[in-house]
Amino acid sequence: MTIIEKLESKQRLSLNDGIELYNLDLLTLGHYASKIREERFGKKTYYNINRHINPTNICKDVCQFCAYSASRKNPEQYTMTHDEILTVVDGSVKNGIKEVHIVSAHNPTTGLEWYMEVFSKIKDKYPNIHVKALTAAEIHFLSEEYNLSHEDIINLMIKHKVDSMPGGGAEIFDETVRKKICGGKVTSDQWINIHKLWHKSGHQSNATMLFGHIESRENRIDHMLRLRDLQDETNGFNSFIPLVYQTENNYLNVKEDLTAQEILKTMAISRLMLDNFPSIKAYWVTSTVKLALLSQEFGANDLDGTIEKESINSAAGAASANGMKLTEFKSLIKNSGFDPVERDSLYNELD
Ligand code: V47
Repeated sequence: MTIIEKLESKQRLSLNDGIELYNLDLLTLGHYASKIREERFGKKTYYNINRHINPTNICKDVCQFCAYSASRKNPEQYTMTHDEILTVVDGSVKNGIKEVHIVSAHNPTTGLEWYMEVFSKIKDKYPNIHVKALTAAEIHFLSEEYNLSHEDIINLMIKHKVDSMPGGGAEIFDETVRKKICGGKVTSDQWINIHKLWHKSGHQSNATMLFGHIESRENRIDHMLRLRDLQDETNGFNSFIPLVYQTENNYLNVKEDLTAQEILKTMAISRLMLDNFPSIKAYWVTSTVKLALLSQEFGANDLDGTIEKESINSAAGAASANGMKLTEFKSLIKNSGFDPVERDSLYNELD
């Protein structure tokens, strides 16, 4: 059976199929990815009104791709107090946000309470604000630092009212590449297992993939398949987010940017491979706004949100430091031929 016949008959695709998909031309991939997107979502594109907070950049790990953590490349260290974090949340709530997305570096000096108690402080003050917090990488760091199991940390997250987990820290699961770009932090198996535990506790999460650095196309498909296997088992993922590697201020020293073709192909292939993931998110922060809008024609049905402020990707060159205005965000989606639909953090429609 040819790859086109497999796409026509909507067969589940294998590792070799995924690699072969890259040989198809961009518009053929867009055609098949769009077909699935349109069947499930029509012209709807989801967004949410959210605020990213990155409370500390002091990190005991040194990921080669990271420009955010305080190190030789970024000597400006900071750690916010809970009052400072709550002041940011106060302002954002006044601006109408419905989700705070809190991701920190792996700071060994703050104590476990600093990481955990801020979540319940936010929820006690604003019970309707969704707290999306702690990547699997942070959970693993905290478990090692404080000699607790992953389950213990997850129980603390539940106790402190975390609503869902972000998809960060997945990077690329292939062990050889992972060792080169972020050896020492959460392993691929641990990342998968932490999300499994979180899903089995009745909660939902997202999954990311960092691409465009030293990984191969095969590594990307392998990454997607490991996520697809877990989703078959737990059905706990809401969205898959392919993050385009940003080249500035980090140690990886990648000379060539990905082409727009390769980014859009990867977006479309994500939609085709991940047949059990509801949403594919084109994260405008790393793809650029223009490519995120175009990704709507290549399988993506979600553009994340307004963000307000962002420190991790902007440190490496992304133009996201100050987020985007809601009116502009909605107009861009509308003007590109799609219907902006506000969603909550668990993908219930609000508009
Ligand atoms: O895990 C770090 C990535 C991630 C670079 O779950 C880089 O809804 C590109 O996970 N170039 C954090 N990326 C962001 C993240 C995220 C973003 C939006 C939504 C969600 C969600 C999750 O940023 C890290 C890492 O993979 N990152 N450095 C870089 N140079």
